[in-house]
Amino acid sequence: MANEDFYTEAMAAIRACDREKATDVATRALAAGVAPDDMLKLGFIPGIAKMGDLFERGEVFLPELVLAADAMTGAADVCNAALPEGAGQKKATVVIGTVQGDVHDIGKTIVVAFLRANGYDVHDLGRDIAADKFISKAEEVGAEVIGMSALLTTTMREQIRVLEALNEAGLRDKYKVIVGGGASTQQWADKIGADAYAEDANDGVRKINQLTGN
Ligand code: B1M
Repeated sequence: MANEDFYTEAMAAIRACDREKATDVATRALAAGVAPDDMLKLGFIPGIAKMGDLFERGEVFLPELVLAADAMTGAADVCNAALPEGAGQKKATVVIGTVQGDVHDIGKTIVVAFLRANGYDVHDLGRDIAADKFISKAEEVGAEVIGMSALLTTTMREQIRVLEALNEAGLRDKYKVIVGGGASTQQWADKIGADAYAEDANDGVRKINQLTGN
């Protein structure tokens, strides 16, 4: 079976909101030698993005989006687990989470897996995370980088809150701050004074390498 056939099947499984099919095609594709990041980038991510478009156009509704997200999570778990473990000494410590009010965590979890595979010690706070939690965790674990994901235009502003809280605590210079997720852009990162923006998981690794001198 050609890689493209696996990608097509992956998209169809997400469109069908079928977790079993999605995890099954992920498992078969990996067994056939398809790279886990290709499976995500060329199969599952376009599949869930398509569901987002259909949702926006009123052609699918929230219950289907929830089921499609569940299928996507199952498939991403299989792909993320297949990424190689970063070997040797950890490059740097990163605290990451999805900001308060936002429950979108599939992309953030992929970024976490990519960072771990690339040798970072990552503390994943999860989703719907308040500003003070990012900071207290970063202080607790001695992080160099704080990463914030936000997918909603309404929750992007939470990224500003974290930067403000860092400033108020006199800690802004202690951390490199990176933002990402559907609603974020480089322009937005510049505007709010973040140190970097990443478009996808590979770019996240690249930017954090730059921020930490790795
Ligand atoms: Co929602 N949702 N959703 N949703 N959802 C979007 C974001 C939306 C664009 C859909 C649409 O209308 N087209 C829209 C937002 C519109 C806007 O604000 N402009 C939307 C909406 C409106 C909503 C609700 C408000 C719907 C409602 O209730 N009426 C609601 C909000 C809930 C809340 O958060 N309070 C809601 C709920 C949900 C579900 C729960 C059903 C589910 C999320 C499940 C979950 O995550 N566990 C869901 C989903 C699945 C989506 C879409 C379809 C897909 C998101 C996704 O997982 N993409 C999304 C449409 C879309 O994105 N096209 C949509 C795949 C993922 C791999 O990509 O997250 O972008 P992404 O991550 C990428 C990069 O962005 C980057 O790397 C990742 C890997 O390549 N990246 C980072 C991400 N974080 C990073 C951090 C970094 C660096 C890079 O450094 C820190």
